Parts: sequence; C-alpha cells; structure tokens
Amino acid sequence: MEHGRIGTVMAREFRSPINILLYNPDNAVANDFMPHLWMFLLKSLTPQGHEVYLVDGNTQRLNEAELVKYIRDHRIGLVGIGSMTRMIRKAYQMADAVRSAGIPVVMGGPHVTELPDEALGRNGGPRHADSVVLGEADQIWPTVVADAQRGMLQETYASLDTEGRSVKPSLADYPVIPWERMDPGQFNLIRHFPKFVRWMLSHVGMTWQSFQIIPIETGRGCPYGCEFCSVTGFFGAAVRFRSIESVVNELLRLKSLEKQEKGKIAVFFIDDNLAINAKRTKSLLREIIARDAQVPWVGQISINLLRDEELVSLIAKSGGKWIFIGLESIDPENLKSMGKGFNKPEEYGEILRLLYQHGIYAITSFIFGMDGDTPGIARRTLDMICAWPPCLPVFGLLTPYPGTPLYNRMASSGRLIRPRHWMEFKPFTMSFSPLSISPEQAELEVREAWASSYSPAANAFAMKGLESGSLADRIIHFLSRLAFRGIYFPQMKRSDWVKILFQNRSSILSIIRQLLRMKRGSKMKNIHRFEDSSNLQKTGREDSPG
Ligand code: B12
Ligand code: SF4
Repeated sequence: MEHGRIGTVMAREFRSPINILLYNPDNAVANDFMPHLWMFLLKSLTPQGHEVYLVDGNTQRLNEAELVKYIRDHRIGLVGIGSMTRMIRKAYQMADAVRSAGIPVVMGGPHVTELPDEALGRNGGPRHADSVVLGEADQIWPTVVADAQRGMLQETYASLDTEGRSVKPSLADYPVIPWERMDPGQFNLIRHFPKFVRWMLSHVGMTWQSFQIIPIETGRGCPYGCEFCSVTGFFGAAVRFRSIESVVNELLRLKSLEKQEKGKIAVFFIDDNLAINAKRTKSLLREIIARDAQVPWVGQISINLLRDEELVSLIAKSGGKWIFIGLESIDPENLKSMGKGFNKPEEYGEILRLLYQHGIYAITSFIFGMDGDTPGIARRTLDMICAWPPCLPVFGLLTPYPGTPLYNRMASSGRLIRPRHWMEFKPFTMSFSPLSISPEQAELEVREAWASSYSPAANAFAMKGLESGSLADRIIHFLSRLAFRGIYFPQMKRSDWVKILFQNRSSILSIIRQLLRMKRGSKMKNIHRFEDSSNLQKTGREDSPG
C-alpha cells in the first residue's frame, strides 16, 4: 500500500489527473442482477483527484463502437476491464476496440490472473491488454493508476513483499464504499417487473420505488480447496476478515440509503463460505441484530456448517432469507472425488428443513457431468429435491476453469474436448468427456433438470408448499422462481414474460385468492409490518419478507 501511495503522490506533482473507466462486460446471454463489487471497490481505492466512471455491460449493453464513443466523450485515459472466464471473449473484444482507439487497457480478475499470457499475447495469439493485474488488486491499484498517469504502465502487476512473495491484502482497513454516490440505481430490479407484478407487490405493502441487491464481502478465502473451484487458489486457504464494525456500518449506511430512496435494499454477502468461522459469523450476526442493521440478505454457506441450529437461528434473526448452498451432487463418491466429501447427501433434507423452519430458503446448486454420473442423474436428483421444502435449485455442468486442479487433471489425461472453451463460450455445453455419461447426455440431463424444476406445475407445487407461510413470502418465492428459470431459458423480452405469466396462471390465481382473503380479513396488519425492516424475522415465518 505504501509503495502505491508514494508513487501516486509523486506522480500527481507532475501530471494532471486522468479519467478512468472501469468496465465489466455482460455475458451476452442473460443479465446479472447485481453490481460487480470489484468496480466499486477499485473506485473507492483510486487516489483522489482522478475521475472514475463505471460501466457495467449488464445495465448498459454497449458494442465496441459505443464503448469507444463513451471513452472519447468522457476523455478516458485508462480503461480497466474485469472479467470471469465466462465473459472473457467479450472482454477481449472490447479491449481490442479500446486499444485500437489508442487508450491503454489494464485487465484483472480470475481469468487473466490464471492466463496472463493469453491477455498479453505472449502465447502466440493476439494481444488484448497493455497490463494485467495478477490476483487481488486492492493494494497495487494506486500504483497502476500512477503508472498510467505517467504513461509508463508495466506488463504485469502483483502485490509482492520485499522478498518477491505474493501478499494477500488484509481486509482490516477495508475502504468505505460510498454506495449513495455510485449510482447502484442502474441495478434497480423494479424496472424489470411487469406492471401486474408491481400491482401484486403493492398489495402486500411493497410499494418501493426501487429494489436493489448490493454485494458486500465480509471475508475472503476458503480452506476447502474443492477440485473444480478457483477460490482457494485465487484468494488462499487462510480466510481474511473485515472488522465486524465496518460490515455493520456498511449495512446501516445502506439502510439509510433505502429510506432516502423510498426503496428496498437487500444484500448479497459474497463470501464464498460466510460461516467458515462459525464463532466469528455468530458475532457478526449478533452485532447486526444488536445495532438494528438487519436488511434481507442472501449468503453462501456450505451445508456441513448449517447443522448448527444456533447459527441458523441467528441467520434468520439478522435478516438472512436465502442461503446459496453448493450441494453439487447426491452421490457421495462424486463428492469425495471433488474434495467435497464434507457434503453428506443423507443429511441434505434434514438441514434444509431446519432452514425452512426458521423461514430461510435454500438456493441449492448441483453440478452434472461428474465422473460418477450416469444417465438418469437428473431424475434421481429431482426425486430427492421433491422431498424437500420448496427451494430454488440451480443446475450446471462441471466446467474446468483455468488454474483449477480439475482443469489440470482433465488436460493431463487428454479429456478436454474444448480446451479453450472460454473462447467459444456456449452456455450449458460440456468441455470435457465425463467417464460414465456422454457429454451430450450430460447436457440433456441439465436441460431436463431446469425444465422440470421450473415448469408451471413445479411452480404451483412450490406455491402449495408455502401456503401456510406469509403472502409476501409466497410472492417473493414465485417471482424468484420465474427469475431463476431465466438462468437456463433466457427471457429478456416483454413477450417472454407475458407468456410465462400466462403459463403460470394457476400459481398467480392462488396468490390473488390469498390476497383477497387477506384483504377481507384483518391479516393486512401483519403484512404491513414487513415494511418496517427492523421487524425482520423477529417474529418468525409469518413476518418474513421472502
Ligand atoms: C458474486 C459472484 C457471482 C454473481 C455475479 C457477479 C456479481 N454481480 O457480483 C453471480 C451469483 C451471478 C455469479 C454467477 C456466476 N459465477 Co460467480 N462468483 C461470485 C463471487 C462469489 C464473488 C465475486 C466478487 O465480487 N468477489 C470479490 C471481489 C473483490 O473479488 P474479484 O471480483 O475477484 O476482484 C478482485 C480481483 O479479481 C481484481 N480484479 C477483478 N476485476 C478487476 C479488473 C481490473 C481492471 C483490475 C485492475 C483488477 C480486477 O481486483 C479485485 C479486488 O482485489 C466469486 C467468488 C469470489 N470470492 O470472488 C464467484 C466467481 C467469480 N464466479 C464464478 C463462476 C464460475 C460463476 C458462474 C459461471 C457460475 C455458473 N456456473 O453459472 C456464473 C456466471 C455469471 C455470469 N455473469 O455469467 C467463478 C469464476 C471462475 C472463473 N475463472 O471465471 C468464481 C471465482 C467462483 C468459483 N467458484 O470459482 N457469480
Ligand atoms: S466450492 Fe465453495 S467450499 Fe469448495 S473451495 Fe470453492 S468456495 Fe470453498
């Protein structure tokens, strides 16, 4: 950090500040539902004086010419592009256009960290970036900006100690992200709701002008090292935490922002395993409750850590509504071979019921195409899911991302059928040959799982399962089901939505019937209490917002 600060101070004495654009490409298929934290974080870490603009392709779909025009209009002197593997082809296309316009490009994120030579054209292919930042950029970013200001960008940047060893930034002095000045409103999800849906929401007291999901991290790193995952390699096995105070302060700031905007803010705690240190997580959740900082939140927690009822109860009381759980497989052998043997399929149902009793819903994630998978894996998984309380299942194909142990194993055993799958990205398409199922069959299994989980009949079944809960819960669950369906079946056009609403008319009618019953009765009082987020979860399922 010090090196960066000194560099910046010296540079500022001699050069004028620059305008910087941070750009995140879209994946060309669907739109992400929330802002990407890296852009907001790097903007907060940019030394004062420079102007930083943010463009997220998910809310502003620019083509190459439009991006170049934006750069000219805003006199941008440096473009930073971040990307996961999935969007890297688009990222390179946009970077090429920017560089052709004579503006330097620095790239960062998980993909170029693993394959810097690809981005820098050192693997025999074309060059896409002037510079690549390897790993976490928090400490090194001010140096990059200072070098760009002097017109002396280096090819690669990494945070290193005096002996040249890689250093992971401490999160102890995490910057304040001024969300109120960052225009997160471009991710106002209400804009995408059809009128009819707004009408339904207004009848259960949800008359918000805006609804945004804001990403917050409380820690980085994961000790588990699952074979397919890049997190342990990228962030390290030792987990680093922000102070509890800084997290709670951020939540409180978001709560005042939602009041100002007459909107609603939910938070996605993006930590890869929010409860990795259960003692610390409980302290955080207790502090959220004590300081009245509850907002509805989503988090990612592995199932083995959710056996702890005290933790589950604190999650509920602190506003936790949805927990993303990487169940991955119902086959213990598959799990063991992926290094995820701590997932025990026989206890999935029991733990999901515990969550449900506390008014928490699970987003259960499954991966098909593992070596133990055989034809029929979708049906077997769906049968198991049917026995659980309503949840939101998501299904993907095992994908070897660069830098993961899985990629290296598949490459060394000659099983990659699309070794650079990211340069010809196709959603839900295998890039290696599994042992016991053909790639084509694995793709069909995923299709079946999505089609069956989000069919109108499955949605109606879930609505029935939620009948004893609050109406707000049911509406939110229903809308989430429609949105999740869109992960596999893109539904970007208004006509797609009209069709889906029509197909799901029986679920909608059941919601309207409950609404009318409630209007007649005095239960509306209960629902209006939802408006006051300080009441979140305190009284259990009937008050939960979904
Ligand atoms: C939140 C999240 C999402 C969100 C979407 C993104 C969003 N709006 O935030 C959701 C839930 C939608 C999602 C979906 C997916 N995700 Co995701 N997601 C994450 C998660 C948990 C957090 C991302 C984050 O904000 N991290 C915190 C920030 C601070 O870290 P960072 O982004 O890496 O940024 C730092 C550095 O990389 C660097 N940096 C990043 N960009 C740039 C740019 C510049 C210019 C510079 C200088 C530096 C720089 O500096 C930053 C600060 O240190 C990560 C795991 C993780 N812990 O990062 C996975 C992760 C990014 N996802 C991953 C994957 C695979 C996916 C999916 C493909 C999964 C799937 N099968 O569908 C989808 C694809 C989504 C799409 N858009 O197409 C992988 C990516 C691996 C890879 N090589 O690409 C990760 C790493 C998880 C994993 N298990 O390996 N994801
Ligand atoms: S899949 Fe989850 S538990 Fe496994 S290494 Fe990645 S972040 Fe950790």
